[in-house]
Amino acid sequence: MDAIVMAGGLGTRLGMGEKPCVELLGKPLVTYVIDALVTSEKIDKVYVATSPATPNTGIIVNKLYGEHVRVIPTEGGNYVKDMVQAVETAKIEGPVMIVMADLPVLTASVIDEIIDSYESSDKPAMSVFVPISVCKNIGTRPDTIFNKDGELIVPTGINILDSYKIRTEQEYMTLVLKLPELSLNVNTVDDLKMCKEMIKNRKDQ
Ligand SMILES: Nc1nc2c(ncn2[C@@H]2O[C@H](COP(=O)(O)OP(=O)(O)O)[C@@H](O)[C@H]2O)c(=O)[nH]1
Ligand SMILES: [Mg+2]
Repeated sequence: MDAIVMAGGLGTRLGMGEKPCVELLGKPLVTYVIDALVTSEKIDKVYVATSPATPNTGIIVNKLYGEHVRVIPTEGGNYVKDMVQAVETAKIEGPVMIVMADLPVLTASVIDEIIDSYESSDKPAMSVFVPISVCKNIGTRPDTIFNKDGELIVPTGINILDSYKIRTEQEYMTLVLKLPELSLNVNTVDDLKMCKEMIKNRKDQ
């Protein structure tokens, strides 16, 4: 399946300019998610949806990936509207994975695991969550909390949707993964520090 990286937010909470371009251990933040997607065996084409708030992100992605990753400028200001615009502009067919640009600790093997679950589900869409206990353990502060049959879960910013019905509400499977790295999205300076530590530790292993 193809994937779209959403990279058109304002990044106000981080306050370091264009969030996808913020440097993390010598690389722009957005390149971590792109590299994980490109490495995944189950992802074909990768697109990056920028907005008027993130012009440099488009420039950087074009420079680093050339024809391998296509930048799609979206209108901006509305996540869902921009996602629909990107899916339609890219003329994606079948299921599409939508990922946020601010998940630098996401790995190709987690992406493959998510797609495996999607492939064995009978729902047209899937949304990935972590249990709230995972956030508490590593000290991340969730933006949003859902109650799913009594279990408190936090959306990770990874979704799979049927691109043919992208404008309609889709019945989705709730995938809950107990993976700390999925709760680590970079919204604040503290999050950025935590990501640095996690990536460094991983390299040392
Ligand atoms: N294209 C596009 N991307 C968005 C939009 N809003 C948020 N995003 C991206 O979605 C991801 C998650 O959003 P969030 O953490 O709220 O971003 P922030 O507003 O930049 O802190 C980030 O990678 C954003 O760049 C939007 O309106 N359009
Ligand atoms: Mg975020």
